[in-house]
Amino acid sequence: MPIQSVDKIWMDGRLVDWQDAKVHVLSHALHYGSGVFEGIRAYETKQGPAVFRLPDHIRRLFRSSHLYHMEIPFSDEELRQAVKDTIRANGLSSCYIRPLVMRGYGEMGLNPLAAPVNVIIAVWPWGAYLGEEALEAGVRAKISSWKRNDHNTLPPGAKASGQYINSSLAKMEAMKGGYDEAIMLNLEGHVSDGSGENVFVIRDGVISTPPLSACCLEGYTRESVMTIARDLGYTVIERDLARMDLYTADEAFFTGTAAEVTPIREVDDREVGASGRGPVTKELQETFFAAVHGEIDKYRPWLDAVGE
Ligand code: PY5
Repeated sequence: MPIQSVDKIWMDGRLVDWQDAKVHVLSHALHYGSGVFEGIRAYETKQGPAVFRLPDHIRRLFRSSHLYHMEIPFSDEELRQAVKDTIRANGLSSCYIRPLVMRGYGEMGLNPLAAPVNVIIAVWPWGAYLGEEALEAGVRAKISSWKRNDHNTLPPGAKASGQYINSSLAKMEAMKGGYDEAIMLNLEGHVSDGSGENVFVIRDGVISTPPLSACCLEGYTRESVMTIARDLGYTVIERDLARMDLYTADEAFFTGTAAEVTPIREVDDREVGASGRGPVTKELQETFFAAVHGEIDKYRPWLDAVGE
């Protein structure tokens, strides 16, 4: 999905022109994936653009940096403010937000500790990640032959740049096979997550999703949808899922900042339930979209107004 350029990118504390937001080709992160990042969205609301779960995403960025011994030279308050400033500077009413903390230029050995830590925040308009039509029709997923990185290889709780070549292997395999998205199993063979989404299944009205121990990311869309589902009266459980649980579910869907709530209509060429978007998925998806657009009072605390 091509990036749509806008005017400004925030780099190490100041807004620079989009075309000038450059790093050296010998930056450590380019060679070894030594970066950590976030994916956040801002949505249009009646009170102007608002960022969904901004403090949570910034906290997760700090947790990811902590794992890799990267000291972010800004406070979380400064980064939250920088996100809002960048959206305002580009005059966007809704957008995707990509903060990246990376090891920059200066070291070429594997010890990155002496390399500088650079921070950028980019924003751009990004539509539905898996396609606008997928939000209703659902996607075709394939169980990847590539296993999800494990707690003792590259901890999946951190959003590190380098670990995403694992996700990309799975995504490419799925796309080249004619599918829309990959679902990855962990080393034990249980369902972990999509290449960039958490996974849910619904059977007999009960909603299940893998626990964090299954090597999935602690997604904020996942957590928000679990809260919404419980508020709507559904039972939501975290349990290990086998691939059979995907094939025999009444409904299944992905969650993620980029993918939002996207139904899964097929897994490995087997229709999931009645195929397409099931009734529970539809209810959760509609409530999620109402929440992110500020239309549900009790979920307003999830939103941070960008301001004038
Ligand atoms: N699992 C993985 C592996 C992810 O990369 C993501 C987010 C999620 C789950 C969902 O987490 P959350 O709900 O907190 O977003 N993926 C990024 C995103 O912005 C990158 C996708 C290109 O959605």
